[in-house]
Amino acid sequence: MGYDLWTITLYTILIVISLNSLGCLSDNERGSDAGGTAPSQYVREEGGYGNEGEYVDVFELAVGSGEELTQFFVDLTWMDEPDKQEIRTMRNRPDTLQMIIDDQEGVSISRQSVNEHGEEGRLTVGYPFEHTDSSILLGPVEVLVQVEVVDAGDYYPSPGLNINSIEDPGNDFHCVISYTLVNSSYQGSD
Ligand SMILES: [Ca+2]
Ligand SMILES: [Ca+2]
Repeated sequence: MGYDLWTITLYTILIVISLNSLGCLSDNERGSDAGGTAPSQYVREEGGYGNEGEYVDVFELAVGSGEELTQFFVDLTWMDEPDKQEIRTMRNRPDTLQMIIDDQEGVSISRQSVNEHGEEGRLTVGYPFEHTDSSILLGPVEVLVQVEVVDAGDYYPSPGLNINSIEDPGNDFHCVISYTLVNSSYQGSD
């Protein structure tokens, strides 16, 4: 017994949606209509580690000639290392992380946030379209995402005096980048 036609069709649709969301298909494979190629949404995930004070290049998006970037969001999360159990508990003070989104054409935004002790840190930043003349970014242009561990709070004894500390050198992090690209000739579906 094989799969019926409906099941095969359903799986085909799911596979195409999955490939599309992963950006595996070229513009031609995504299909087009009389008005050009429909908006394509992408989700990328990138991880990394930053030493305190180091700027880490996380993601670079090349918006091609004839393409428009209409949405661009980066969701940054991180977990500071757990406390150390020595003679006393060495409490790991929170880390402050900064994200910079820069189109290298003069538009840049930076935001920073600090985690609560023992909790996940989180920072969501979007490309600042409000700083441009329109709600799109017309290619060719490159958008660079950087993350900096601004301050990796060190370990201090708890309870105890803040004399003997252990250095926290930095932190790892995770970014989910979601964005939408539109072909400049796209006229919409109507
Ligand atoms: Ca820390
Ligand atoms: Ca850390």
